[in-house]
Amino acid sequence: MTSNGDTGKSYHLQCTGDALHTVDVHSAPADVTLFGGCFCPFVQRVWAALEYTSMGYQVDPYKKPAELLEISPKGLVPALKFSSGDRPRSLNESTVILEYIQESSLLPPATEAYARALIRLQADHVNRNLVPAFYRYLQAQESEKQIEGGKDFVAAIEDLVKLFERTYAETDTDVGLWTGSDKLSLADIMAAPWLFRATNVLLHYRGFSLPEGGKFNAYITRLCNHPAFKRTCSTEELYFESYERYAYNRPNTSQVANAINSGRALP
Ligand SMILES: N[C@@H](CCC(=O)N[C@@H](CS)C(=O)NCC(=O)O)C(=O)O
Repeated sequence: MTSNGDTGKSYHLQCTGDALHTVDVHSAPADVTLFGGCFCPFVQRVWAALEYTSMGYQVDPYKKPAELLEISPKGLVPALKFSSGDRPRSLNESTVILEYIQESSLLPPATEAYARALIRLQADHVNRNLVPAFYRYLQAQESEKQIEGGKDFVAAIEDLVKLFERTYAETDTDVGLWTGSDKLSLADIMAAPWLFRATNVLLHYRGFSLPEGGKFNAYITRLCNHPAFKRTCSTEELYFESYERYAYNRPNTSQVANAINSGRALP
């Protein structure tokens, strides 16, 4: 499938493929509810982390209920709502939720403070550079800007790889897929949704190929096929269609797209 111009498609309201199956498995009421959206990469981070911990939860990936605004003031997903206890409890912001549900298994033990800090440095780089570079590239319309966007996105990936290598060289930690283990790190799970979308959405709309290199390719394969992540993936068509509005930079596509267009920090 290649891109044939803006056909006016909007984002999907229902997951497909593996993700749809996971929705079915997690449709019964539980103490924790994840409010999400099918195509949303920020949601996918949290969703994959919930799958990774095997924690009980219900997922609502289809609609944005009115109560979402009480939980997440900007109306952004993901958000978590807790049903147990006497007081209302909830969390928003994917990075904060990730730390809440996963800190103990996505970071080395507290005794390895330096290794933990290096993984946080990787995660910080993902949020500050890799994620915005993805959207700048996808939303760029003129070919010059697209070429620049592609270069910046590759540079952000290369800098992430340098941080992975640095962590590997300076610590003995085996947390993180880069070192060959099957344990996801905080940084792996932060980056996974955008690296995955680079293999389908960016390929489809920008003809993009990820940098070559045996170790890097093996990392991407392990990441995209990690069972916890894979269980949250829909089929490629869902992403192609959901991202059409970003790829043609339609006005008011989302708060993220607006921030990129106006040069502001992401919401
Ligand atoms: N900083 C937020 C960003 C979340 C976000 O932008 N979510 C998007 C979906 S991918 C959203 O809810 N957009 C609604 C909108 O733009 O109105 C996080 O990390 O949780």
